[in-house]
Amino acid sequence: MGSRDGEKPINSKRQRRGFALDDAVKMGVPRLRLGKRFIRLTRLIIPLLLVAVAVVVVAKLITGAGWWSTFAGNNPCVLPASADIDFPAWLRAMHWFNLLLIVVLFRSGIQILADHPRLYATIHSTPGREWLRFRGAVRKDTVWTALDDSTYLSPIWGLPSGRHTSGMARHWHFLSVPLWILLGVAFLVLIFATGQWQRLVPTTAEIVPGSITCAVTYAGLSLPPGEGGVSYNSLQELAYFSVVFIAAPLAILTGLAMSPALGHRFAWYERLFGNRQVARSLHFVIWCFIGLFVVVHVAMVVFTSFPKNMSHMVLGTNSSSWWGVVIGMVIIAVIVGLLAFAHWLSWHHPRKIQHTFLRIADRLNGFLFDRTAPRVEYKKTNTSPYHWTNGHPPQSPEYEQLSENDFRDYRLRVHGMVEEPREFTLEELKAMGKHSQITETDCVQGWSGVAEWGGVQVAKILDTVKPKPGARFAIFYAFVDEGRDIKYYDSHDLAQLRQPNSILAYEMNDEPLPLQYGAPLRLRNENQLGFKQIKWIESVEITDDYRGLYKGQGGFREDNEFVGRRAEI
Ligand SMILES: Nc1nc2c(c(=O)[nH]1)N[C@H]1C(S)=C(S)[C@@H](COP(=O)(O)O)O[C@H]1N2
Ligand SMILES: [Mo]
Repeated sequence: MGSRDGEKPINSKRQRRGFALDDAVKMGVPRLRLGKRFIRLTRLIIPLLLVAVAVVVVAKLITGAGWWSTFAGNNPCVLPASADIDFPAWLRAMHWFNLLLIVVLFRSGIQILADHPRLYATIHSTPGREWLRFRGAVRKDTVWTALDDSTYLSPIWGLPSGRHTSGMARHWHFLSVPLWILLGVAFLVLIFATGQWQRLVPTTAEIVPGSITCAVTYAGLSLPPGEGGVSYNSLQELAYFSVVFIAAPLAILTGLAMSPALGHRFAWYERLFGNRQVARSLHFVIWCFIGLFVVVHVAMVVFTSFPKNMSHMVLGTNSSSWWGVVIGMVIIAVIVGLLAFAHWLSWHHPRKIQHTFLRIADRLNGFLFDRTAPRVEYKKTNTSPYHWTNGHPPQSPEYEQLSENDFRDYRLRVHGMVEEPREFTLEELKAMGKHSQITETDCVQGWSGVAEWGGVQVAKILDTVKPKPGARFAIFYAFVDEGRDIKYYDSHDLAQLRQPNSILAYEMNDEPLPLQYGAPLRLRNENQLGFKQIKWIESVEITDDYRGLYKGQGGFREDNEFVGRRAEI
């Protein structure tokens, strides 16, 4: 196989453990869709440079015109209060801590994106209809799974880097999010308590023409008047305001909108942003904006009285000595060291990270997102024309024989901590009454797909077998895949399985469940991400503990890909 569309196959030893290695490629440069064609954004560099030159020329012409000095005089760029700004210790500490969190969020975020490097503008995740993608077209000559499609990311960009490491990336991401929110709230409280807010929140409309003066001045490649460009100015205030009060909150809100538990409970919330895929695209765009802000911010710090700026943000003094720069570089080195440590931990102690972070994130997850039963359903017209998939139907003589016989000989064995262990034929399950629902599969990798599912409520099965007191989980086992030596299994809380739309589906979009999508039975637990929707179910075990099974984490992807056992977001 190897390279297609000029994509470079990867060949790192570590990645040999990954899936479908022949087809693994690196996350490439973004390609934007224009009509039916995708163009690499690198091809826009020269046109953009030409535009930049034109902007500089126009700005020079404006600033050279006679009326300009009147306009700039009436609408000054530099803010009047800029002289008496101070940088208290809490502000400086928060600034550097914020930098650390933003970089972790950014790097783990790109890593998650690399696991499904396609962004969509509609509810559907249809290949060829992406508005932006980081790899080429989807192969049509084979069942192309989302795992085949996952790309490799270098450690320069990603935490923890590698391929299909979004499980680990999510731990770093979801550890940083609560810290970032706490930091944000503390920051807001302090700036409003101390009057510092006045440098972030514009209080007069003059900020707009003032910012125009700034923008034209910068575009003409000069600095606004004042001491070497470090005076606080209108455009700067506007930029800080938009990052703190618009981009950061939106980043959090769009992130939340990707939660299957929230989306399947509060339709209005997901619709604030359109749907999960639009929220995901917005999340990406907002982080591009934050990234751009950081780049410009750092450039301005370096190119306008570097020592003085660093002195402000490190020492809190208005001095031109190089001490601020030196200590600032030490802080940055510490941040880089922490990032390298996070990378090392991820590859050498993944299980520890999984457990540590689960202790925090798992509890938060359950507390925030698992108090409600899913109830939102989509319309028939929302069902996805292209439904991504993961996993392959089991390859074993046993399974093949069953499927050739349309699963007439299939028996679902339910055993373990139950009063009445039992086997069910498909006919018996169908006779228990059909429950249909149109819901969304939200894969941890990032895609989603809406389909109508028909099946039997798990609650009815539980009522028949009667779990013993103390039973807490149901373990679902998939048929063994002899060719691949994979035993997919997954554990679910009985409480979640008793929700009305937790079903074992035998139909998809009014047809018998196709082989690829899990025949004869697959689970739907709509509060959870895709990897919990186990397919090709062979048996169910009721238990009070899952830790003795396989690697002890409660599921195949939990064991081998380090994802959390609960996946409400
Ligand atoms: N038995 C089994 N079930 C599985 C998987 C698998 O590999 N094997 N993949 C899971 C993952 S990661 C996802 S996203 C969903 C995909 O469901 P779909 O193929 O119906 O879209 O199935 C889940 N169930
Ligand atoms: Mo998935």
